[in-house]
Amino acid sequence: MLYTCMLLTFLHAISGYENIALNKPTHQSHEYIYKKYGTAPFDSSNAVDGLKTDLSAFGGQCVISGNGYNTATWWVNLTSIQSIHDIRIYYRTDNTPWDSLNGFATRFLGFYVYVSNTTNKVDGELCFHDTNYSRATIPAVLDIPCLVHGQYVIYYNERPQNSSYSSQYSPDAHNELCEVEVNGCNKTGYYGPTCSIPCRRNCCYCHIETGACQGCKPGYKGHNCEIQCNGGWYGQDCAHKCGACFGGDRQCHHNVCRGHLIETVKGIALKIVEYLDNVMQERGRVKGDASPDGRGHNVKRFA
Ligand SMILES: [Ca+2]
Repeated sequence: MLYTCMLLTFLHAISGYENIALNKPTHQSHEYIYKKYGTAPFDSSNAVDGLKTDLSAFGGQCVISGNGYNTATWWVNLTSIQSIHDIRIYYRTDNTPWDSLNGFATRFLGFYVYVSNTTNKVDGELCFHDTNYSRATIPAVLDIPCLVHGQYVIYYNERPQNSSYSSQYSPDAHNELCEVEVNGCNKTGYYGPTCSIPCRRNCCYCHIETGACQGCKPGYKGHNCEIQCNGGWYGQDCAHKCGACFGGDRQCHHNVCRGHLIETVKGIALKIVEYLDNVMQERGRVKGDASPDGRGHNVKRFA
């Protein structure tokens, strides 16, 4: 782990990766309530405020969750799907030596980190699950390689009742995060150490280091998204069957169902005509209406 930390520190020094979680929207499931302070000193946003000099509960720089819960969830919304390189977590130490006697290590153990496009971790990808650390070995500042793309970074921990968790683990689940730094590219469609190399033309996203496609734009498939949809299929992931919009089985446009699009536009136009017609009729009635049929039908209708 020491080698990993040194390597990541070196890569940050030479790369253009930046903390894309800084000051982004956050949430936690069970915020700690302390009557003297209310909830503000323990707010979920404390994990992305850029402050990590005071790692105590009342320093106002850490997220603190309530006692007595079996699960603890915190997430940050990157506000769009972003390419991530790694995640650094600063855990609560209470500014005391971080060793096997520090009780907060028992709360850190066993945590999960997911990256998802929704607030539901099940929809996402598991970047890390601690199954090997002990209270003597888990670092208070932990670097996690996580080369994926997604919108939400979700920290999760659990202490199910009647489980066989190690005696080193705390009885309750907590998320006492003093800072969570998500390092990656702040713009989509680019990769490389300075986030300056465009992904391949038809890739939605690509691997932040290698540029390998990680999802195609609608209408394309293949390892490098170089193949247009064919065989009677079109759209995102070439998952839509041609035929419904043309009344036949011949290959449609690889990207959109044009027949369907035309029908949709025609439908909207007819709705507008109907609306204007009703408006003119109403005006005719309000003005005492001198139109021949008494309903204001001087308006030329569309054929
Ligand atoms: Ca902080």
